[in-house]
Amino acid sequence: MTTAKLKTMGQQSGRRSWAEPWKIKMVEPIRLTIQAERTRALKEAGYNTFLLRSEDVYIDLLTDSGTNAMSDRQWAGMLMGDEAYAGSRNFYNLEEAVSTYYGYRYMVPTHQGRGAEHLLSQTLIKPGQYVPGNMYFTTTRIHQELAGGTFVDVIIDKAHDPGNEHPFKGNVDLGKLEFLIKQKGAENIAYISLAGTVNMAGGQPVSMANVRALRELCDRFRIRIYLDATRMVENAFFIQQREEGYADKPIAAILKEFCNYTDGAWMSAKKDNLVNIGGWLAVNDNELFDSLRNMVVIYEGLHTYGGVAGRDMEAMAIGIAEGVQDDQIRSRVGQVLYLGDLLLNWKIPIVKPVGGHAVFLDARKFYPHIPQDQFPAQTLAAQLYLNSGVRGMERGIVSAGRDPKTGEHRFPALELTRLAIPRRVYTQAHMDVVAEAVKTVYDAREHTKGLKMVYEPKRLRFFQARFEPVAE
Ligand code: PM9
Repeated sequence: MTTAKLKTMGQQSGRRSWAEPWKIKMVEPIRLTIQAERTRALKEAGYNTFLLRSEDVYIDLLTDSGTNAMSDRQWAGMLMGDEAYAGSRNFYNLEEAVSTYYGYRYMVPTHQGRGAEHLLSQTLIKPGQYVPGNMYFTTTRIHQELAGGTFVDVIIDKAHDPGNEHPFKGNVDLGKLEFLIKQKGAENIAYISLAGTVNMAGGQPVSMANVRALRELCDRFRIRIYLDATRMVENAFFIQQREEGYADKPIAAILKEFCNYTDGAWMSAKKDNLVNIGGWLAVNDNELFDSLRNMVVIYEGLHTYGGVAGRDMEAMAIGIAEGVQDDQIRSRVGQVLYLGDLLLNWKIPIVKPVGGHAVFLDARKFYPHIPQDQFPAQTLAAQLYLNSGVRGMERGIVSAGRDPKTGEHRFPALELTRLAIPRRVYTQAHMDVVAEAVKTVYDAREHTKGLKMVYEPKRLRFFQARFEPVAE
């Protein structure tokens, strides 16, 4: 889908263009550094964009996580924070928002998404069990492994092909899943780990038909489905745009219908819920909730604040309601598609279709001469920063880490550099500048050399690893 095809408020009222459903009330100055400053900063950061100081970055597309601009309503809500240790009114507002928009019965707040992943994994996974899912996510998989589980990728094969334009590349391959269940035995499957708009696949959605069929399959084997709802609102938008029968349904209704096929969800509220910090874990099963409510007090905080302040719960509750508004999500994804279209027009290789939260550059196609163990996507992120001060993130071999059993690098099919767009932060002009920066790096691709890793942390290495250019 391109921006031209995107159904917009503008088109509905006879206009061609769309615009954001907000105006800017406060700004934060940013500064373009000179090349010499960036060369020094990148070297000091060990060629890892996670280790740069944000002051040295011009346009920051490292992540869309916690980088959102909050609305005046959310800021007003922050002042209404009830910082009682127990029973804060903001907790009840959050609980109501989760139940109204996502439909789950019980909820505990967590400090962010991985706090919820930790609680769920420790509670549901028995050592030796398998956790099938539609492609791994870094923090999700490590929690599953630390709980003694083994993640098994059951996403459709097309998701591993950056050029394939399937409209729902996040779908579960039900054949692969059924084979796994029969091979390992249903009792050895902890649960299905299903993600909305699959991050590592390029922000690719799951269709309603797929989750419906998944529910049927799991009911046959009495297996539960837990949803990573982090970017599920974006997923609902793609269903509205692409799936038969949903064009006239509001995003909020699509979101709730989708969640209804699952048994619960974990959330990094730092994305779709439009806040800077926070998360939650919500389930329908009372007994499970009892265990989670007990676990949360060990690791996060009392079950009515779970590691976040009352004010942050209020901002989340308001952000949930704002995030599901059709015009909000349309302009959010519209901006991502706008950047994607600019790059596609210049024939720059990116993951297609363009995803919901980010444009993913195909580093293999940028640098076919750089072997994967010289980190093409890490190299591309470094080159983009060096050239223009634009910060992106590696999503390839470094992020995939090592196989815990063999200790060898995992070699993922996708070797991508992600440009994630914070919500309500940058303008279309910023996107133009980013596209031009990518083009400059693309035009110089033949002369670019790879990197070697000189420091490797044991877990989630992409956050803190350090690199140096390979010798000439
Ligand atoms: N995602 C992202 O930039 C931030 C940290 S990893 C680089 O994409 C999903 C689908 C996520 C996610 C975080 C988490 C963890 C769970 N699921 O960061 O702990 O994209 O709030 O959430 C990041 P927290």
